[in-house]
Amino acid sequence: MDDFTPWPEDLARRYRERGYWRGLPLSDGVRAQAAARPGACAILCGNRSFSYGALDRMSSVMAGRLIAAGLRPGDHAVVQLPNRAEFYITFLALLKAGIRPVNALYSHRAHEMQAYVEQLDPALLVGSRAHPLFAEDGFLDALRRDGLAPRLGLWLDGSEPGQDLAQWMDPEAGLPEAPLPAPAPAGVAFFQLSGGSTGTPKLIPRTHDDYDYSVRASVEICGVDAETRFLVALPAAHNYLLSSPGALGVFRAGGTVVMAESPEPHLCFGIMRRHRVTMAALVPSAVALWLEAVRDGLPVPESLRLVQVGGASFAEAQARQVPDLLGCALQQVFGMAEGLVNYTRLDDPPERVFATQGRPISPDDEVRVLDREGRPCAPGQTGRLWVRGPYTFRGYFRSPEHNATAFDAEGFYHSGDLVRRDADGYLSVVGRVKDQINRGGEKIAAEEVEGLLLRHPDIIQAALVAQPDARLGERGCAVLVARKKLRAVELRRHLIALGVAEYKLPDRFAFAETIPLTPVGKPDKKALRAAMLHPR
Ligand code: J2J
Repeated sequence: MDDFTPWPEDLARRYRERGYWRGLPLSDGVRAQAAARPGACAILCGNRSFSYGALDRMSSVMAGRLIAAGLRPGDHAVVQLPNRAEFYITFLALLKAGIRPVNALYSHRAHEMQAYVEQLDPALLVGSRAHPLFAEDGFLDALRRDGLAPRLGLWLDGSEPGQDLAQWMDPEAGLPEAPLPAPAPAGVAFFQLSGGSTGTPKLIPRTHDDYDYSVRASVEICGVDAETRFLVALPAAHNYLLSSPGALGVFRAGGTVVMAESPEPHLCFGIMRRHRVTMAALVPSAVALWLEAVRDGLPVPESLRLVQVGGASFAEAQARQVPDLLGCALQQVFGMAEGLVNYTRLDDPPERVFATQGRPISPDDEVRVLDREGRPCAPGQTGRLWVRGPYTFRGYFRSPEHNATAFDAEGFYHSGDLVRRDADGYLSVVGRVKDQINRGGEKIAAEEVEGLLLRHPDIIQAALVAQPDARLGERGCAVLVARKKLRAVELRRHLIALGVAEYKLPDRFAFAETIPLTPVGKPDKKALRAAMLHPR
C-alpha cells in the first residue's frame, strides 16, 4: 500500500502498550463530550453557536448521507473552507464516514488545488462559491476535461440544489442516510499539508491513532479544560490550529472554539472580549501586531490567560514583552505537520520560556541532533534535527523518491531544521537547511516557485531566497537571470496567471548576470543570500 507507510511492528506494539495509540477514531473526543454534556458550547462562529450535541449530530448526519450518496470509506476528499464552523462539522463528518480529506488552505489557488486533486483523485470536493477559484466554473470545467472532476461537489454559500453544504449537515433536511462504517483507527484519517521544499506540494498521511495521541497529550501539556475558550484566528486547517492542542484538543477537553477570520488585533480583541477568550495560538508576526496595538493603547481583553507562539522563529526580545504587554502567560510551540511538536511547559521558569522553543510532547519522541556527517552533536551545539516517534509520520503520500532522502534507514525523518538542544532536552530553532521561505509562518517551497518562474519565456535561471523582514520575519526574493529586464508587475502577473497562492509571490525581484552554483549544480543559496546582504 503506497498510500501510507506504516510504523514497524515492534514500535507500533510499544506505542499501543504504552497507551499512546488507543484504537479510537479521531472523532471520539466530540462523541464523548456530546454524550456527557450535549448542551455545552463547542463552537462560537460569528453570531452562531454550536453545542457538542449539535456538532456530533450534524457531522453524523452528513457522514451517513455521504455514504448513502455512494461514497465509500477510503475515498478521498479535497476540502477548502474558510474559518467557519462548517470546517469542523465537515472534517468530523469525513472522519466518521472514513473518507480521507486534505484540508487545503483558503489562500490556495488553482496551482495548489490541482496538485491535491491530481495526487488524491478525490470523490468529493467541498469548497466555497465565494472563493475566487470557484466563483465561476472554469477550474471545475478544466478538471472535468482532464477526467479529474470529483463525483460530488458541496458548496458553502452555494445555492445549487443538492450541493448546498448547509443542507447536507442539517438534521432536519430529510435526506437519505446510510449506516456509518466501522472505524479503522490504525489507518489514515486525513492528509496534512507539508510546508515542503520540493516542486510539488507533498501530502502527509496521519492516522487516527497517531494524531489523537498528539492531541490528547497536548491538552494535558497546555492545561486545556472545559473552561478554555480558544481563539482560532489563523487558518483552521493548519496543523498548529487543529492539533497543538488546537480545536481538536479543545473539543476533547469540552472547551469552546471561538472563530475569527484573521489575527488582526482590533477584530480579535473585540471577539475575545465578547466571548471571554482565555487562550490564543499565534505566529510571531501576529504577536508583533498585537503588541503594537497594545502599545498604541488598545486594551487587552482581561479573560486572556495564555498565548501560544509558534510556526516561525520568535525573537527572544519580543517573547520577553508578551507577559507584560498582553498580561498573560506565554508558551512557545515548535511543531510540524509531519509530526513532532515541542512545547515550553506552563511551569517552566520564564528564562526557558523566553529563550527556547520547548521540548517534545512524548517520552517516546526520539530526537537526534546530528552534524553534517551524521554524528551526534553535544548539548548546545547546532545540528540537524531528525526524529521518529508515536505521532511522526513514516512517509509522504506516493513519494518514494523523496522519502528515500527524507528518512534514514531507521525511519528517522529529517525536518530540515537546524536546532540546538540543551542538557534538559529543550530545543532552540536556529535556522534551516531545507530550501524553504518561512514568510510570517507561511511556508514557501523555493523549488515550487522557481519552477513557475522558469515557465516565463524570458527567464533563464531562477532562485528564490529568504531575506530578513521586520514585519514577517522573512520575505522571498527571486533572483533571476533573464533574456531582458522584466518588471515586477509583469512577473507577478505571470505567477498569478499560473494560479499560485498569493502568499508565495516573491516580495522582491532582483536580476543577476549569473547565479552561483553549488558543486552539484544547484543554485548556491547561501552565496546568494550573502551577496544580497552585502552587495558589492
Ligand atoms: C521556528 N521555526 C518553527 C518555531 C515551526 C505547531 C506549531 C507550528 C507548526 C508548524 C505545527 C517554529 N520556531 N517555534 O505544525 O503543530 C518551522 C520549522 C518547522 C516548520 C513546520 C504545529 N515552529 N517552525 O509551523 O508544518 O521550520 O507546522 O519544520 O507549517 O515550521 O511547519 P508546519
